[in-house]
Amino acid sequence: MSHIPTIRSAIPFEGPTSKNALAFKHYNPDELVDGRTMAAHMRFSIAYWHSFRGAGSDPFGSGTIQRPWETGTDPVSIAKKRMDAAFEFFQKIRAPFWCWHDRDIAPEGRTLRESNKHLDKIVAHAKQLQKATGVKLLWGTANLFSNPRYMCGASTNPEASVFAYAAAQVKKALEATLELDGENYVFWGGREGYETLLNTNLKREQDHLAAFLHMAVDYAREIGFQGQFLIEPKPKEPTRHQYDFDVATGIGFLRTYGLAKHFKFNIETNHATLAGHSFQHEIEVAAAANMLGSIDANSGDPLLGWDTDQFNTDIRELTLAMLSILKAGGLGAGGFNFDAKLRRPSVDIEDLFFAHIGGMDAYALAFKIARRILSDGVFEEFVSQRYASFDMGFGREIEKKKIGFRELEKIALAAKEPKPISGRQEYLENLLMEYLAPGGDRSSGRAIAS
Ligand code: XUL
Ligand code: CO
Repeated sequence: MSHIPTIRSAIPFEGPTSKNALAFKHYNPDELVDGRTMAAHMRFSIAYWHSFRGAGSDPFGSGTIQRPWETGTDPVSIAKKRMDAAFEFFQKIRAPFWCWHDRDIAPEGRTLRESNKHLDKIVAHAKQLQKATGVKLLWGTANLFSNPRYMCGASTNPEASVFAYAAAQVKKALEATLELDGENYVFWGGREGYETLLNTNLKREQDHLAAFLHMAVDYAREIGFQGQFLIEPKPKEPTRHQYDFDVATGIGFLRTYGLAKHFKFNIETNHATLAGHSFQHEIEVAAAANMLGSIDANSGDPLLGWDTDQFNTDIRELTLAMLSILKAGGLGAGGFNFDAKLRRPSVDIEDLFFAHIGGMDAYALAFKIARRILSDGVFEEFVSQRYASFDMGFGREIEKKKIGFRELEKIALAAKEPKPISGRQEYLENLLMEYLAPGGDRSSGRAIAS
């Protein structure tokens, strides 16, 4: 039985000249690029919480979106029906992966024991659906932020019994992720932070967060989970200050507590901008530490200061991000997870298709443009020229740590004032525009203006 009868079959690829709003223009899942399909390069994933649990509510009003499968009285039966609809969507939108929180897929019970039972039933159902459709789990996670018990944090809660509850919940979510062959497991610490330092012992809370992560790693290895652990940084919202503020803060935290070898980062565009960074900046910081794991693909709104989780069709931003991702060697076991939601008035099921078609097309187009830029190599050539003085002479000795202040002082005293060398930013931005322009295939090998 179809839950989405108005979209009869899978979204076709029709190419850039197509005028069909329900067709891909740039994302052809079957296209081979370097011997791998675009589906394998992009590893797109659907976020269950937004697409199947979000109904358009905001702080000023209740949900606007009504789905036909949300009927019945038994919450577990509704959860199964909803999941059938979700897998129909995954197939029709041609997404090879999905992601969940434990409480998105299975209803919370009156007790932890009952919640676990619900989750077992739903995970068994999901396992069948994954087998029948070939859709795989990119990552699982536990919701440690919605229930009032977590109002002061989960692993950073001042009350040890809440820490224990959160540990039990993550234990179960790890088992569910393993059961569904999840390739990653995510920690997003939405309430792991503080509202005021007047009531908070920051050091103890950070120690507790680290202890929690160590326990998770130990337990996962014990049960045979081989997937990648990911931290998803966010500076604030819902909590005023969150400990995983941004990637750089996360790296410092993981290294301080001996956790760095177990974790990489799940970078979300809207979280980067909330932290006052660009999306590309966060990717570069993670890549520089060899800790780029996965992407939560979305966008904020430049006029609003909160996490609006919109679908991203900004080709410039995505091309820059893709450049950094491709230079880092790709995402490996990660993928592009659409942690994005429909706007409140986008109430039709077709809107869910338009949203994901746009998101996938935008990323696929950015991937192709970034590949062209990298194969021409003009920006890379410019950057390597810019640092050429460190490839020779005393510059090289600085990098090799073979020289100190005394020798450098002698060099500086003997030399003339360093000559200013242009950074050529405007020139480079124009060059980028040539690649972004429709049909922007610039002839390769053009000399860089010097
Ligand atoms: C919240 C957010 C989460 C995480 C998973 O801003 O991004 O949905 O991705 O907990
Ligand atoms: Co996210």
